[in-house]
Amino acid sequence: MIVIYTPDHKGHAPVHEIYRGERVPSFEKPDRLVIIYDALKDRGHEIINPTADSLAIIEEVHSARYINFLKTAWDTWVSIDPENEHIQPFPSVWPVRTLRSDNEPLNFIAQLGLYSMDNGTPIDRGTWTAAKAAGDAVITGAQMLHNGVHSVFCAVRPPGHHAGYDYMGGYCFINNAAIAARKLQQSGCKRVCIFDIDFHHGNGTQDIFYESPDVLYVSIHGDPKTEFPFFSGYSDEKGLGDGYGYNLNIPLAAGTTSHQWFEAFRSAISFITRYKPDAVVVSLGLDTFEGDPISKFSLLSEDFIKIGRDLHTMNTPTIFVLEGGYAVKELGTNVTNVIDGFENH
Ligand code: Q9C
Ligand code: ZN
Repeated sequence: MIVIYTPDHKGHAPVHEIYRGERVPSFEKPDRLVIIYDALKDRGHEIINPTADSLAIIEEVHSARYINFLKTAWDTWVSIDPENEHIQPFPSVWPVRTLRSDNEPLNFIAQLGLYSMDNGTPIDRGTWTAAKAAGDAVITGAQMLHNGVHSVFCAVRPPGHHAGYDYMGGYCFINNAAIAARKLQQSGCKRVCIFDIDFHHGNGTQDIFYESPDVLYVSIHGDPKTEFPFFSGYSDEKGLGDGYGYNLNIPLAAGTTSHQWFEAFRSAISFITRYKPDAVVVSLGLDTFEGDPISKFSLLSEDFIKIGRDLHTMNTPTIFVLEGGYAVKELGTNVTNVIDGFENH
């Protein structure tokens, strides 16, 4: 399978995230993609650099003030004090419910709260460059699908599915799957499906297309009653207005077995098949793996071959976009298993 990759992701390497109130080493780190890149290369997949510029579509999917914040955030942070170069900023105040989010405060930490859904999405010197490069990769992939390629794999980070119209969260800044879907629409696909099989609900993707019947969002994920992002991902979220019926959430309890997960997966596939999409964007998280350190499903490495095989039965042009997956050692095998299953069905 053609793989789209750029080393620009390495500039996004925040050292810590906050976990149980303590700073711990970041789970979402460059090594994830280094391991995946090596495995893809070993298996002989053709790896190309992005050739497209995603800025115009990023500007359609995300708000102008949020993009402007992301682009300038690190320089602003360091301009406050040169010592900040070595310190990670974290938000500490958020405009929840009745507080005002129309007004952008001048204080940097307050701005960070305005544009964040959590305190678990640290910004680094190279965050914007990496996030923009991931966007370039998925736009390149969407163009290839338009030119008749049946499937591409976008090996990108940071991930995207928690990022909404004007906020970051869950390690995500720019919603890669959403911009792939927009690009596919613009190149003539009337019906696009985003199939999100990351362990976590893709609240950002759901938000962006919640009123759109022309983009079907289907997600299987850990039940938000107990799992991040907690405030989105319930089965009664079905879309709004013309988009009603075009959002399908399948929350599964923590501890769901591989067998139960595949039951949900196959029913999602038949739902998607009835929609008759012109193209499918797979938000591919590998954090459904049993060894994942932050997730609670129990898929085995060989299950990822089945995932690829079943996705291929939809017989639809498919763009894979990497999301989560934090069991770093097994990531290469799990990713290449999905591709092998898809190609060798
Ligand atoms: N220390 C994705 O998989 N933080 N994001 C949980 C664990 C949120 C995961 C805290 C996890 C977000 C793309
Ligand atoms: Zn995830």
